Amino acid sequence: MHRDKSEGLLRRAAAVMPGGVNSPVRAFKGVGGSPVFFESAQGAHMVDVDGNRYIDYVGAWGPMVQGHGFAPLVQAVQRQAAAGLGFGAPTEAEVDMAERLVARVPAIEKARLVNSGTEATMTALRLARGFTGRDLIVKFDGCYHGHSDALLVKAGSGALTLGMPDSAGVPAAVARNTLSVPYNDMDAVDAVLRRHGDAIAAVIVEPVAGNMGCVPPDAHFLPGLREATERVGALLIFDEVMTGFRVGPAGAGALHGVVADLVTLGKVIGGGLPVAALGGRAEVMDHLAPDGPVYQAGTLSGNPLATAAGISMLDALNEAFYTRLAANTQTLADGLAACAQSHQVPVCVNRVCGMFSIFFTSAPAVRGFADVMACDRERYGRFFHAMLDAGVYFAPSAFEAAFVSGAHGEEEIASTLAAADLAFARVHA
Ligand code: KE4
Repeated sequence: MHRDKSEGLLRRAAAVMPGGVNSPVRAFKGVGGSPVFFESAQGAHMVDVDGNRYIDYVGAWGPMVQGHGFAPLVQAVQRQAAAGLGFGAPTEAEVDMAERLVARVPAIEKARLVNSGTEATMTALRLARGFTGRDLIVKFDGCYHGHSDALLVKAGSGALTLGMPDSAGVPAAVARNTLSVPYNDMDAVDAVLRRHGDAIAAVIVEPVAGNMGCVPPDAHFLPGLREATERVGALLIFDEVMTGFRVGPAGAGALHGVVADLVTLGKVIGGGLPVAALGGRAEVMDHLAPDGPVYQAGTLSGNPLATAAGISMLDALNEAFYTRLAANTQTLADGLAACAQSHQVPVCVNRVCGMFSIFFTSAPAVRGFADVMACDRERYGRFFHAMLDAGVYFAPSAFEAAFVSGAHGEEEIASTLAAADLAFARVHA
C-alpha cells in the first residue's frame, strides 16, 4: 500500500501549518511514520488521497457513531445550508436541540450550546468557580478535557501522546489551582478533599476515561465521587464529550446511575460538525450570562448547520441502536483479545459500548494512568502500522480509544480480525 500523495501533502502542509496538522494527535508522532490524508468516507470506511480504503476506528475521534455520511444528517445539513448558514440570533433549532438534551440526560435541566469540547469544559470550570466562589479544581491523571490552561495538567490524549501532559505556556499561577490525582483512586480523592475540601470548586472527570486509552471506572468510583463532592460542597462535572451518546442512550453517568451537577457533551451531538454543550442543574446553569454573573459567549454557538446535524443524529439514537453497538463492540474486542492470545502477544483489551482499547501489557488489568504508562507503546506503533497496511485505521496513538459505529457490521469485524491475525503475528517477534 503506497501513500505517496499523503507524503507529498505533508511536505506542503508542514510549510504552512505547525507540524502540518490542525490537531497534534493527527501527526502520527505517537506511532511514527507520516499521517494519512483522507479524501472521502462512507459508513465504516474512509478513502485516502492515494485511493486506499480503510475500515475506520477513529470515527473523527468519536462523532461518527452512526458511521460516515449518515444520510439523515447529510440531508438535514444540506436542507439547512440552503436556508441559511448562520444568523447570530436565536433559532428554533437551538431550542429543539436543548430540549432533546434535557429530555435524555438526567443531569441536564438547562443547556448551553458551544462549539467545541474545550469551550464546554472551560466554561464548566468558570461556572463552577462562579457558583461556589472557590478556585481549586480536581482532575485525574491521564484524563483530557480539551486545551484550556486550567486543564492542561497531567492531561491525556494528544498532550500525553506528545509527552507534554503539562503544556508550556500555562502560568504556574493557573496550574497550581488544578490538582490531579490517579483515576479510580478514591483514597487519593479523599485525601485531597480532606486537605482542600472547602477551597475546591469542582471535581471534573471522564466517567469512562478515553484519553489514556479506554479505562472504565471501578464500580465504587463514580458513586464515591458523587458522595465526596456533596460532602465538601464542590460540584461534580462529568466530561462526557467522548462518552455522551456513545456508551449508551444518555451517556456514562446514566449508565452508572450517578447524576453529576454539570455535564459536558460534544462529538456525537454534532455528528462531525462543530457543536458541543454544557448542561446541568438549572440552579447552577442560571449563573451563566445573560441572567447570571458568569460570562460565556460564542459567535458561532448554536450554528444552524451544526444544530441541524445534532438533531438528526440524536433522533436516530435509540435503545436498539445501543444494544447492537454494544454487542458488536464486545464481539470485536473479544476477537482481538483471542487473536492476540493465539499469537502469544500479551494484551489487555478494555471495552465499553462503542469504544475499546488494546493495551500491550501482561498486566491483568489497566485501571489508570500508571498502568497505561507501563504498557508497550512501541509495540502498539508496530501493530498500528501493520493494521494500517492491511486497510484498518486505528488511532495513531496508544493513548486513544478505538470507536465502533453502527456501520461496523459482521463483514467489517471479520475483516478487522483477519488483519489483526497478521498484525499480531508481525508484532509477536
Ligand atoms: P475538543 O475541544 O477537541 O472538541 O474537545 C476536547 C475534549 C474534551 N473532553 C474529552 C473527554 C475529549 O475526549 C476531548 C477531545 N478528545 C480528543 C480525542 N481523544 C480530540 C482529538 C484531537 O485532539 O484532535
